Amino acid sequence: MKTKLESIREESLRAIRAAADPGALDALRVQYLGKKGSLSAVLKQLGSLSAEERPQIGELANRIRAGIEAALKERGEALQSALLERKLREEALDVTIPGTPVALGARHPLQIVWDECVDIFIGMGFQVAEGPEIELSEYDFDRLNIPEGHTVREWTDTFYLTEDEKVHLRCQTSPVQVRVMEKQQPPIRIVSPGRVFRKDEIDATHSPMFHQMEGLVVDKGITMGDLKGTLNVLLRRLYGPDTVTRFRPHHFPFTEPSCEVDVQCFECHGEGCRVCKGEGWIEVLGAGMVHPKVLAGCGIDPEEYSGFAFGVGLERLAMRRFSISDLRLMFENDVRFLRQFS
Ligand code: 2NM
Repeated sequence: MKTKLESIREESLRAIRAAADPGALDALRVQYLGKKGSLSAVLKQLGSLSAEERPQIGELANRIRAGIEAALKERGEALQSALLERKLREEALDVTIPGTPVALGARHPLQIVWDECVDIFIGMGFQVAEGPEIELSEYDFDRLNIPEGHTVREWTDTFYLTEDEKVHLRCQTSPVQVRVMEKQQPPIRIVSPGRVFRKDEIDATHSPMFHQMEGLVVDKGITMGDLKGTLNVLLRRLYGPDTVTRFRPHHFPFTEPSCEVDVQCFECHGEGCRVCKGEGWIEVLGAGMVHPKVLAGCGIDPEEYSGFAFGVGLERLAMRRFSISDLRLMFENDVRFLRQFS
């Protein structure tokens, strides 16, 4: 019985040292130490021994059990740390290797002023409204109180798409405001940025396609004071808190009264210089109180509500902002130009 135990010891320790993974080790534990294991099988025969032999063999069996347990523990730990080692090696990540460079683009200068204006108006509670670039003359002209025979209705000014003059590329984003007014009762506070089209010859300051941002506020008791306050906020945010503005009477068919808005020349502070062409002022906006006929035509009662509207050209804003001398640079998409705005 003693030799049987000794051979269990030798065989088990050899097997344990050779075990390749934790699963195999578990199987060996069951094989040698389990209830139906080889050590238990020997111990079951303990009763057949003499009273003299029994404690000796019992003691030997306990030592062998302890030895096997120790070997299992040791091999288990060795396997675990080998596993960890291997994982660390295989999953090693060199965080010092430089990353793959990502070529970052830049926002187009027009997009920069567009976003800036939108942000300023969102801050004042406006929403952004957009609409079609191909427009019905009904929305771009008739509903805006632009009379028959007005120059903008001529084929030399407008890109008509149909012979009957009913469809054209919009000349302004005002039709977007008309579409909002006919769907929604006041209060209305919107800005509509977008592309507009006019048959202008291309030069450093003109393009047959350009961008505009118009705004519209309609509510009870809106006055010229709201117009001035709102546009002063816009211009001071764009050009700095000390910007001086001037509101000059003007005429638009869709507003009454109407005005043009100038900012005092930032270069000469009103003295007159090259930048302002000797004027001392630079024109930046058109605006006015929405004509009662326009409101009524959209189903808004002009006796109950009043409103103001304005329009600003985004190319001219960007040109002043970034000292761009030629508007065409903004449409040529030369990356050497565009990169300067990153
Ligand atoms: C301008 C100048 C003045 C304008 C008017 C409207 C509408 F739809 F409410 F009648 N929208 N935009 C307006 C007024 C636009 O651009 C220079």
